[in-house]
Amino acid sequence: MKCACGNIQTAYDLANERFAAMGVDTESVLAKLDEVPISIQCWQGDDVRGFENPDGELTGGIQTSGNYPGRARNGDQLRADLDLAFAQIPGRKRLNLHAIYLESNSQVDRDAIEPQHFERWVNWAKTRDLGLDFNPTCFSHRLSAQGLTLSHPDPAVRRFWINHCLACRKISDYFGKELGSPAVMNVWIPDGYKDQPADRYSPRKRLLDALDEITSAPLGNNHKVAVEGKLFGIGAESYTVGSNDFYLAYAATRKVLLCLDAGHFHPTESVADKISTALLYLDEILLHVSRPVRWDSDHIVLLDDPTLAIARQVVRGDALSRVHIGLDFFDASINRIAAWIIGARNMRKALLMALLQPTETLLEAEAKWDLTARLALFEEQKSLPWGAVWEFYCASKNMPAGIEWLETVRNYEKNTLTKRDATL
Ligand code: RNT
Ligand code: ZN
Repeated sequence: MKCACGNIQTAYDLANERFAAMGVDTESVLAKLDEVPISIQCWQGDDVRGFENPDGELTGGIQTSGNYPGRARNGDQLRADLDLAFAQIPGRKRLNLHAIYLESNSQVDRDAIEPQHFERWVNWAKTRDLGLDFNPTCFSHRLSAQGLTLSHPDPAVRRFWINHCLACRKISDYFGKELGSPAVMNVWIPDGYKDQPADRYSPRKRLLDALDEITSAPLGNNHKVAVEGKLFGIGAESYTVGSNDFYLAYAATRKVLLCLDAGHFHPTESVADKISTALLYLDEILLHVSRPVRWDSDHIVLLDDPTLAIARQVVRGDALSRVHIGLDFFDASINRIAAWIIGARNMRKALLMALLQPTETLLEAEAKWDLTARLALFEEQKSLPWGAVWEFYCASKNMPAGIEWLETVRNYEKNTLTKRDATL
């Protein structure tokens, strides 16, 4: 491979030799890296508000903090922002939509949404060769205001959310069919109690039954259902109906995907370590790569140890084809497009670093019980010139190799984003 950029090419050629000496072929690593899809969350672009009522407040279990100017208020704005972000993020991408990002001329309640309300997203995705993923939106609604949805004791409330999830499965199947790549539909509900419940069993039983109705309906083979647990949420500090235990057992027995959100566990738990266990019992899983900080589970993904550990587990376990990588963060305190770019580039960088590991040598050392070599290899690879490989990869794909993307985002902010608030 060649790129038309002298210094980057020279640094890459040297790096290439260093990795070759470790038994790693950078050319095949880059070919593989480029094809790993990262599903990018649309909701970073507008603080999870959606288009039902874009100036309304969020209610129920999910909250974005910050008030940076210029958030997208409609589909055209959000798509324009995504186009700009995607042009700075190398590699295969998907877009992850939520039900509240429907486009309709009239008010449509959540249990009545249909594929036609997402036609514009599908057309946009088609022209960009993107896959689409989907999520029911079981929050920010009058029927989620009490903090329970699929586990609500009132059968009418439960029915509404079951119908919503069934409608979402039809839309997901339409995405998969239209775009020739199965959509992953992830169910996350905010259900829980701020204070100690008297009965921890019944809400879980109701959730189990509701999910069974949702997942067992024969609604096509062009989508896959995932379920996402959580430790606690805002206003659900004492009890979360859909805990990780609940969903791990659910996914294993019902043959659906488990979603592991990196922000949804105790701070000292390793999410990376859960991947190998989940893959013993499940064919496929979904990741929500995120970053927990104290009470928040949704800070922008960094190139930090937990993210690297996740990427290394997936790569070393040869599980790239069984693990769907999605991002899940939303930060309104900095430029939202920059947030997408930083988080998604970091995920791709983590995958690159993982693919550049001398996996076979590591496995051999372990098999020979040469634990000294194993640790030495782990540590030495940290300072190998992976950055030169990254810059070369970006440049060869006509993507910004370094922070020059920031200037592009700044110009867009000046010319487009700041004008949005003024026209309100
Ligand atoms: C919330 C979950 C969930 C949401 C999205 C918006 O804690 O992580 O995945 O972030 O559905
Ligand atoms: Zn999540």
